[in-house]
Amino acid sequence: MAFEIDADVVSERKESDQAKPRTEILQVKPVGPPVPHAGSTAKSDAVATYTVGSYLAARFSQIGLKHHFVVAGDYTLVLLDQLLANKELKQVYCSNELNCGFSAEGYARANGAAAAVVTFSVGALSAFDAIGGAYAENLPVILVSGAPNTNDRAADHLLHHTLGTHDFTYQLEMAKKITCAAVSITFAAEAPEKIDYAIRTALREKKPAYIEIACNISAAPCAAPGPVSSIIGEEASDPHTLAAAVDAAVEFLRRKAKPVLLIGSKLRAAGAEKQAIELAEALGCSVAVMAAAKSFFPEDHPQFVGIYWGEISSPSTQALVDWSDCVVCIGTLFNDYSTVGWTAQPTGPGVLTADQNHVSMEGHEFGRIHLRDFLSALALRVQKRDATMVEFARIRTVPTRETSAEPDAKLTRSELVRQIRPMVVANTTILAETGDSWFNGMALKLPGGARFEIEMQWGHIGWSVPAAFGYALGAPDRQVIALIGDGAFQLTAQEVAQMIRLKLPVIIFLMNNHGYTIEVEIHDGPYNNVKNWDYAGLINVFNAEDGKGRGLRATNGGELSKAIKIARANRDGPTLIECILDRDDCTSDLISWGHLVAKANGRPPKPQ
Ligand code: DPX
Ligand code: MG
Repeated sequence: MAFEIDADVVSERKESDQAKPRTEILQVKPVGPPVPHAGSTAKSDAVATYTVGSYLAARFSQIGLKHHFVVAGDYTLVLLDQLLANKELKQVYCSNELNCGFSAEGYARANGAAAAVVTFSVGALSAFDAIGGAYAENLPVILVSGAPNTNDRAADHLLHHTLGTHDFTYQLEMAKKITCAAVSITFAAEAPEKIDYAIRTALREKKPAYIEIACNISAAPCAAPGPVSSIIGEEASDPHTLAAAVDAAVEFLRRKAKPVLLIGSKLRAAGAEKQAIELAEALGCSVAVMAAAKSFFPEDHPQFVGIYWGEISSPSTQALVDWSDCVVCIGTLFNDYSTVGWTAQPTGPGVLTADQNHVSMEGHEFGRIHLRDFLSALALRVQKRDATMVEFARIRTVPTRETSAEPDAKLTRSELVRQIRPMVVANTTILAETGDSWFNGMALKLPGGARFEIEMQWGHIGWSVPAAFGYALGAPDRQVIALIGDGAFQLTAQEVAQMIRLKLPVIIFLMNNHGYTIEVEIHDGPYNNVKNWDYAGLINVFNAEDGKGRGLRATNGGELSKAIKIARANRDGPTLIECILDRDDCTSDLISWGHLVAKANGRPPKPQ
């Protein structure tokens, strides 16, 4: 692109800024008054003059963002200058727009919200894939796209980076389908209202939003931002409905002897993790967690009974859920994957569902209630119901002690997981990629404080590399460990270079089993073979003249334990450990799950 600035030069200007450690994650918090902005010549006693870009930057800063993810392009360059001028925000460069979107998605997981800025169409359409992911995963990522100059819209002009037609609205129309709010700004005066609407809706709904800004509008003056409370407030629960829902739930639970709580992935989006613990402790019953919600209820809590995932649940967990007469589903999401091909979904009169803004049980339906309020209020009213804990004590199996493999024996998946286990401590965050890494990740027992991230609803292979990059920036005090397969890594490998650039000590375990093993188990064919790469060697390519990334290869347990030591010591950049595994060396869970999902996928059409 003839008019693009050199991203490296921009990066140098800003990379000296140090990210401050976060003390609390996952909640967007209001921060101070609007900060100084680009182009402002305001004296201390004058009303500051804002531009569309500096307004956006101020709002980003106010909602707690310290970073925004960027791929430059000539429709965004002026906007990027406006954003750069805000000293509270660090501009972070990505290798491509898909990765940019996923980096922001990972940042939102750590920080509560995120922003990505890309150019028109060639950039935005790639980013849309990751934005679809943010929608599916309930993460408020604000995607900003530069757009054609307003003067070209009325004129008979064809523009680059477009379909080559006079329609410049298609991108906005597409964005409307995959965001909760999509706006196009073509007049500076309308920018404050439109920006606020998009950000407010994203934060409230925990879904992505889209803001398109015409390239000749970003530096145009506009009004100053008001107090942040106008964009971060949540709608309060309706008190009458809340009281009625709690009454109904108390009565519902009174008639059940053996309740169990089932925690789902929407619990975090609702910001109700603490309140779920309150209800669990008030009831004293067992708590099972769905795979996509791993770590959303502490695994070291005495009432935690394991992961509920149908046939491949933790030992005794499915039996316990089946035995109970009442499943309180909190923020749950049932799809073909989480129900193991529709073989495990709690249904019927024993189910109470408490969702982000909605509660239902047999004969009752309540809306406009916040999950947090419902769980807390219910916790104060319920009686102890510990039958499922008593039963769990009877049926639980004691885990057998694992034995380590001989140091020079060929590396196996189980030896790999055995060696990863002790790495997981209170400040660890595991990102488990779609593939056998899901099942390897489930096998890791999390101590208090450890977090687990998985993209199970969208399931885009390659997500974990950029998401780990974004997460590490959003939570600099945590040790990020990504588990990823060879096939997935090939989609987004470039983002390791950005981890090197920003010296992030992410540890990546790359399971090289020479193919799409999960797909092999679902339905095999030649399309599941992957061209081998020298994955460990790739890190040197990314390091170039100044990087401190490490690339190591382990073919046996001895090499793996040495590599892990090196990885832990490397604080100046990422370490990728390529683990050489047999093509068929996968978890038995993957085989069982793959078989049942394939069966569900393969159902013939019903006769009309
Ligand atoms: C595909 C999947 O090597 O992991 O452990 O060997 O399975 P495993 P790999 O990373 O292979 C991943 C592969 C191809 N899914 O098994 S899960 C289909 C798919 C997807 N996302 C995108 N394209 C295709 N999930 C973007
Ligand atoms: Mg593989």
